[in-house]
Amino acid sequence: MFKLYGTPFSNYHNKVKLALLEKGVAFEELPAAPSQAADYLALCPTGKVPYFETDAGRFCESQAALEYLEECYPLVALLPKDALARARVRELIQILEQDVELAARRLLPHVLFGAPVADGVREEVSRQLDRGLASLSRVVRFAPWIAGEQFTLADCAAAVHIPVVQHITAQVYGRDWFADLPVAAYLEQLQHRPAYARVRADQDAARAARGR
Ligand SMILES: N[C@@H](CCC(=O)N[C@@H](CS)C(=O)NCC(=O)O)C(=O)O
Repeated sequence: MFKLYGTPFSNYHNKVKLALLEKGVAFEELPAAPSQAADYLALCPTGKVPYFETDAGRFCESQAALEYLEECYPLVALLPKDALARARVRELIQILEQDVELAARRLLPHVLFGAPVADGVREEVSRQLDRGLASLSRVVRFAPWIAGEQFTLADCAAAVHIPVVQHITAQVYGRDWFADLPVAAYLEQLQHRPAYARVRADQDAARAARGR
């Protein structure tokens, strides 16, 4: 049984959960919190969430998990058959995570806990987001899914990262960097997929249980 350790508050956790649910893979979801303590690092080398356990061993990194699931459970395919199309799905995920999500994430401690933002960081992140969104805009398709006709691993990433980036940027800048893309219709369309609806419902339930 595949075990997913983490929290429904984490978009990287939810990315893997969405792929598991889309593929119909049986899994167990267990709580874990990021930590740099030695006992947690022994389970997850980065100290982040999520991490994963299979009958054969543990590993971390959400993209490694998506690729693992695709190899082990190919029946419901979340990568296209064509090699170039597969490369483009991976390209899209990489741009979204490295050039957009990671940039916005620098402001997450401020948004979540009111941590101070160092001088120049707001401006630097804004510039990174301008460039990241410009790159992303050149590769997205929304036809109807983010990489084209097929629902893919790129949708598993986009479905969970876009709302987080929108939330952070709305809080800090009062602005939506995705405003020029058809993201509202895309997120609405995702809600009709039972897997995504379940991920969002679990996240809402966890928020309600925490009292916010
Ligand atoms: N590259 C990692 C990113 C995971 C990640 O950033 N997780 C966040 C929670 S959403 C975390 O654990 N942050 C704590 C930290 O960076 O120490 C993945 O794809 O799994």
